[in-house]
Amino acid sequence: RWLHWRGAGTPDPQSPAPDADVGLNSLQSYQLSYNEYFSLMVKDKAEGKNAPELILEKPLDREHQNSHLLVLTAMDGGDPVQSGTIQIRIEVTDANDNPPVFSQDVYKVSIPENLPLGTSVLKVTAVDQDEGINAKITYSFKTLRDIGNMFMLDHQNGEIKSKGPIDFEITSSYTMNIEAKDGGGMATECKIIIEILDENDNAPEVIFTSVSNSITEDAELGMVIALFKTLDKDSGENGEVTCLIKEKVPFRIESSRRCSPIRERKTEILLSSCLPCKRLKHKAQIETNHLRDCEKTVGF
Ligand SMILES: [Ca+2]
Ligand SMILES: [Ca+2]
Ligand SMILES: [Ca+2]
Ligand SMILES: [Ca+2]
Repeated sequence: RWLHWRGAGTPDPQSPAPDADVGLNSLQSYQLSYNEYFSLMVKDKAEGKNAPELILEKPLDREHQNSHLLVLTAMDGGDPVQSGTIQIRIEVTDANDNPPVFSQDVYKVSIPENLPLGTSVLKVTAVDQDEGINAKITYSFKTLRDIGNMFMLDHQNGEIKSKGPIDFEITSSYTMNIEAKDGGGMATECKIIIEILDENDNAPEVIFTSVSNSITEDAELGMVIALFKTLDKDSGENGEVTCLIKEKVPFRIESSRRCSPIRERKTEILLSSCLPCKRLKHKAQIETNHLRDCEKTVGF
């Protein structure tokens, strides 16, 4: 025979072990198969009948063992001893005693700037050892501010996608917290660091600060003819600018070191050889040779 018992309360209310005999030959004792979680307590009832009660000895953990099978034996005092057994299956229902756990405490990823909108950036994953609604996880941003404008989060599967224009020159990294919450209200947070990598998306600018309108023919070599500065908003090699004069003119360019973090380079155009007396006007074009794909030509 089977007795199923789920949760609190008393099992089958029928008399547990009817025995038609009387005296010693009637029901005398009960025995429970060994189980670390349950023990048996037999209470004397007023009518002289023994009533066995199942006592919980240590906390149950559904995540460790979701059912327990016990065998209860009832014995009389006769000779030979007569006995009857019943099997008791105890199913442990889930309590929400586990919070979701992320696969990592900190997720770090590097992505290039100007990523097309809707590109997958990262997927976070949390698991919950409970079952059913107690293990149903939804994800949400905990740090909002501008994060919600730049990235979107799939609340069901934890995938983060680009949503706004990601510009290294405006923000070079984002840090945010994501929460995983189960259906029972237990929650955990993880940290996300998204590092933005620079792309060469800015052409150099050339800005003249002063230009001599006229130079006398006996001007000294090395005289400063014009002053200008170059500016490139990108970083590293993407922001390096070199200048050259395209025409064959009696001028040369001398650049100062690039001054970070202003990303400017001050440049002078100097007189490099004697001016031919017949020539009245000189035109020069400055080409900024960019390391990759940008170039700019300025005339003066
Ligand atoms: Ca849970
Ligand atoms: Ca549980
Ligand atoms: Ca850039
Ligand atoms: Ca650039």
